[in-house]
Amino acid sequence: MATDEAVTLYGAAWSVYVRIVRLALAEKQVKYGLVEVDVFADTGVPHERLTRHPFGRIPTFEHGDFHRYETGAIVRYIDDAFPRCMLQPTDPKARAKVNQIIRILDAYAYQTLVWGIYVERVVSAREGRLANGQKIAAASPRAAVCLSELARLIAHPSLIIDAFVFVVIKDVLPFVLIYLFSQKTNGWFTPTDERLADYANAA
Ligand SMILES: N[C@@H](CCC(=O)N[C@@H](CS)C(=O)NCC(=O)O)C(=O)O
Repeated sequence: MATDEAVTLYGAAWSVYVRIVRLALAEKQVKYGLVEVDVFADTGVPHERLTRHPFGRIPTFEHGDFHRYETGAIVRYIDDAFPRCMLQPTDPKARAKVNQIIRILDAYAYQTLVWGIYVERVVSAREGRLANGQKIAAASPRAAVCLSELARLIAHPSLIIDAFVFVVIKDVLPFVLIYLFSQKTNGWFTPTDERLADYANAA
């Protein structure tokens, strides 16, 4: 496969999903261009963005004339298409665990931690509006499950040496730190789980 074709990533630098792809590209030492896309533009989703991603999300990815969206698919493509160390484990059980972590982040943690807690606790204050307590209360039980599950899965010693888990950890930590920061600044979060208490002390 030709790896000298142009690689372009469309998305916002602040996006956690865009950051996942950037981390994978950095691990593989692939040069790429980042085209900033304003995903929350007042004028709505630009038509051009919908042609790249019919669901109107970021990131989208191009390698030559190959186009793909959905972060998991993009990252696995990067892993398979570019040389250097493999980011995913080859052992089926370890690979399943990595995929489980990724799915937890996408299906449960993103919505709960970012939109349910972070946006309400941190972004609301920045924007000068009151936090929506009901939204936070509704998100909190699931947030605790997300964090303790991520802590449990990442703590597994045999996975720590794995390069892909390194990428995942680098990606998980911002979630965890954002969450703990938002809780700590509001005096809300009292970690009962030992592993979460360690994160809280480190935050
Ligand atoms: N499942 C998608 C999720 C991507 C996603 O939700 N990205 C956010 C930005 S971090 C987005 O595009 N939000 C725009 C919106 O919700 O309209 C993926 O894995 O790429």
